[in-house]
Amino acid sequence: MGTSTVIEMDDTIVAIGSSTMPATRGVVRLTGTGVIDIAERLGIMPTSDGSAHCVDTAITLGQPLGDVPVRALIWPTSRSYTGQPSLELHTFGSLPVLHSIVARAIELGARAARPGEFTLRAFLAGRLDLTQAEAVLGVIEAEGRGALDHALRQLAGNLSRPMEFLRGQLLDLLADVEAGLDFVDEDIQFISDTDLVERLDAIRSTLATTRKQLSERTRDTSQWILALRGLPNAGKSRLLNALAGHEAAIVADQAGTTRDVVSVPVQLGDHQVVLVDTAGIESADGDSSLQQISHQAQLQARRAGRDADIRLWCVDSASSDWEPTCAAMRELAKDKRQAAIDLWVATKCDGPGARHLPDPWIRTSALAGTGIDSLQQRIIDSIESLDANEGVSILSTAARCGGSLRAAETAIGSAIDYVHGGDGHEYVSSELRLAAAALGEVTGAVYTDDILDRVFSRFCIGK
Ligand SMILES: Nc1nc2c(ncn2[C@@H]2O[C@H](COP(=O)(O)OP(=O)(O)OP(=O)(O)O)[C@@H](O)[C@H]2O)c(=O)[nH]1
Ligand SMILES: [Mg+2]
Repeated sequence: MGTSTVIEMDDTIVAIGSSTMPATRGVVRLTGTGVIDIAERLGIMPTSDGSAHCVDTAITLGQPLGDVPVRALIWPTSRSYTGQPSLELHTFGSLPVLHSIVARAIELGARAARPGEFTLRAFLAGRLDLTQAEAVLGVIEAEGRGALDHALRQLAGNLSRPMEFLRGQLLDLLADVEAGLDFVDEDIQFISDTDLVERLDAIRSTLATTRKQLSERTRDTSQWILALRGLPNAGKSRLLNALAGHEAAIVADQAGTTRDVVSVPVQLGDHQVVLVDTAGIESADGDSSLQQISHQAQLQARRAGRDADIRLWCVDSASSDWEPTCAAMRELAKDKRQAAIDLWVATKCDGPGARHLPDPWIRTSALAGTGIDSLQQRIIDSIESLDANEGVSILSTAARCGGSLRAAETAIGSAIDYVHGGDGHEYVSSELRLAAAALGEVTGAVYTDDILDRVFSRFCIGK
């Protein structure tokens, strides 16, 4: 469906939205910028607060039909399935009545909708949302699906697959709700309200968690976080002071000196780096009165390590437990953000017991001031490789995804409210479509193909 077929988006279209077979209830649908005007001229007075609402009234169709009672569902703003003001008129399932309503709407300025035109507008509404949120979807498509995947993987440890899964669940729920709409006269429900709310709530809370993770990841990358990790007394604080060029952290012979997480901003080359000193890694057992403090310190240290862009794993080069210490550090290093870089630093390389270590070990002595320059250079190189990976495009993707996740959460929240409020499932399905569309933006999936396959064609809604 190319954009060349996109014409006349601003006019208002009308069609019978229900079955053209005999039925007890019928629906006429309108969408477009002129909907509110037409509604008013039909004698339906929408409220002006902008939210979706329902009005029970009668419209005059002239002889022989006279006044016909209708229930009008009104979406006065772009927050509708099509992304345009929309109106549904629910009335008797009499074809002459429905045709008369369509004819009346056409007299008032609407145009008969072409097949699939509501869906086309819905599709376009998804794209336009995306355009406003960030850049054009075309930009993302032009960068290629692979680039988007790559970006998303880096952002939240593979965001797109779980979002695709949630979107699938939403589409299934939507299909159930839509199916129920078609059988509303028979009072058949494909999913109970309780079940629906429960499943929507679960999806919503997953989305909220994901969005939180995402926003934690999309901090200002002009500042890089570097955490020093290692056993007590490994020489972390002294190394931090050497890197910072001043006495920012307390250094002492006693193991367990550093308790709080200490952050020191420094400039390394062109980069703003925050050096984070952490408590030495120790096991949580022991009965001392300091145990609580120690436990707290360990948690903070672990968190600082996990959030960092770069971690310096510091091991005393003269340590008698070199091998087990390194093994333990490697194990701890597994807990990391995907893009983080680990540097392995041998400390105290000044005494007679200091080991000679090959790459990737960086040999340093904070006491003698040796190896500090080359460590700084390795940090700068690491930042620059991170920078190349996490470019501006990823930040904008993150911004877009955050917005889309929020939109999906909001829509699901509204759907839940509509279910609780006992409002028609038409509203619920409209919100579910908005939510699915928003998640479709996250994954870059093409919305129309599968919504058509999974919902519209399956239940012949054909609107
Ligand atoms: N010889 C030598 N001693 C060092 C060096 N760096 C630190 N030390 C000594 O090692 C001891 C511990 O240093 P800290 O920097 O406090 O160690 P830490 O890793 O911060 O220790 P905690 O805060 O307890 O986890 C102190 O006595 C330091 O003077 C070094 O490069 N060479
Ligand atoms: Mg310390």
